[in-house]
Amino acid sequence: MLTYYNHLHSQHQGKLEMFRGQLVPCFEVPARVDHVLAELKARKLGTILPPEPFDDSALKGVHSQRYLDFLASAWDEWVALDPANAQRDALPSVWPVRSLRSDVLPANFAARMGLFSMDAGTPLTEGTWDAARAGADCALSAALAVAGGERAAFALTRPPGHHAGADFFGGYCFLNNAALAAQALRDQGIERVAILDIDYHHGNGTQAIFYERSDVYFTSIHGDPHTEYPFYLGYADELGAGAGLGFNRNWPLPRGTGFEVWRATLQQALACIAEFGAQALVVSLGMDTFVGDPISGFSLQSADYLQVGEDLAKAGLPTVFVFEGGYAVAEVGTNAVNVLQGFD
Ligand code: OKP
Ligand code: ZN
Repeated sequence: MLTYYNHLHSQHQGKLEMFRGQLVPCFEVPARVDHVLAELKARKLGTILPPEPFDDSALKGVHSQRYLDFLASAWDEWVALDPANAQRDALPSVWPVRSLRSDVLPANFAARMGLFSMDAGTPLTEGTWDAARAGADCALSAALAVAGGERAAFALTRPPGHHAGADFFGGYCFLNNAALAAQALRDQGIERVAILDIDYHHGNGTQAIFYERSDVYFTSIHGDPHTEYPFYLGYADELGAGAGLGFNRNWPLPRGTGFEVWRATLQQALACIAEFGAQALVVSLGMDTFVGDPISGFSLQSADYLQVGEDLAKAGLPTVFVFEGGYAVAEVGTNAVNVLQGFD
């Protein structure tokens, strides 16, 4: 297993997120990735490499130009509004829902923050762009390694990516690393790519990016969006559209779901991937299905993740793992590396 480690991840360090009417400390913290890296080293699992640098044009297969331009300059614009802003992160507070226009690009910075986002829980910080950009390099590097013949590679990065859409951030995500990896595999000539999202939260961004395409199959096991973030996508009746009809499959499960039911669902998702005829697999590896996760509701145990890795390996596909969520910080290293060790 090759691991591409985002050496700039800690440049992104949000201070506060909006939660139930208050600003509370961010759950998505640098220590998450530090623990995974330490555990990889402790178990001597494979090789840890810095990412290859990719040109910004590598992001354009997934994200819109105006969104990328916004992200690249957002912090400077924020500080230009008021030098005191350098001491606080930027959060959106207004959104162009439904009858409001999202075709117009407003000059006002707060208006553009809302245009390009989905929630007030995702602070944009001084180092967000550099961290997200290096994270994308990790995902692209992992995809190229796998396209070049490696059995598996792991993009160890934060911020996570699967909630980020073609032109919006949210759910702690800015650039969709899993989507970038899948697109890179396609660009390397692999005709059928599957994405399996096993984060507790539905990967709404990834689903939307590939929803009308038949070359990238998306399937996700997650907390039922009737009660769980991201609420507005991830239902079982979302099967794809246009040319993509039949190439999207969601498996919402109730809060409290344990490993037996979760694993049976994993087998169903893997059967769909096999039926699709996938030639490569991207796994959105969120570890927030863990029983101790502070913001999630499944009850997988640490040892279960060894079995998850074994089940994924049985799919027999060249595999790119992309790190997503997982907020039980002390256990996230053990749990993530259990998946990788089980796979190996
Ligand atoms: C990102 B990923 C808790 C509210 C939840 C959004 C959760 C994003 C999860 N304060 N806010 O899928 O792990
Ligand atoms: Zn999650």
